[in-house]
Amino acid sequence: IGAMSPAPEIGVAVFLLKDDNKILFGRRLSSAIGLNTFALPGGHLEFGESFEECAAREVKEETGLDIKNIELLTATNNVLSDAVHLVIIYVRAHLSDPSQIPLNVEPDKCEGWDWYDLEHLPQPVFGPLGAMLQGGFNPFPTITNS
Ligand code: 8DG
Ligand code: MG
Ligand code: MG
Repeated sequence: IGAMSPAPEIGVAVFLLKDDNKILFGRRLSSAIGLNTFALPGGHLEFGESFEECAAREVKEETGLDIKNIELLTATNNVLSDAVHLVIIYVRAHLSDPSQIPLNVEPDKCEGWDWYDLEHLPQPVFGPLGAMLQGGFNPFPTITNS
């Protein structure tokens, strides 16, 4: 029997939005993928889960926060090397209780969570996510004045 055939990983990443322009980021620790870069809360889609269920579960596991209004935004397909192929589903969400404070529940995986302005992102942002934001992707709902 030969080597296991690799499969793409499916991740869900959550733009947790606050006020008009704040996004929650944390610096990644102890993961070969994106070590020391700033990324969104999120993680791997588990068997049988919806994107929304995965988003709420990962945000709770990693930050202790409860979220609402979870909406699908977009997906990226990233072949990072011979061994790493990521399919990332991006959603946005808001805090169920806007006064809730993020906790660093997994300090072995993340340096800590904080809110950053879309205009003043922490550096460096994790590869595919950084490219998206650099390219002008805006996760905030469009406000229309009429
Ligand atoms: P789990 O063991 O809790 O299921 O997963 P995790 O340990 O929380 O997974 P993760 O590395 O945080 O995320 C899953 C994959 O998603 C990982 O290969 C990296 C990829 N990924 C991106 N962008 C982002 C992002 O902005 N945030 C997070 N958390 N992961 C991202 O491509
Ligand atoms: Mg994670
Ligand atoms: Mg996780």
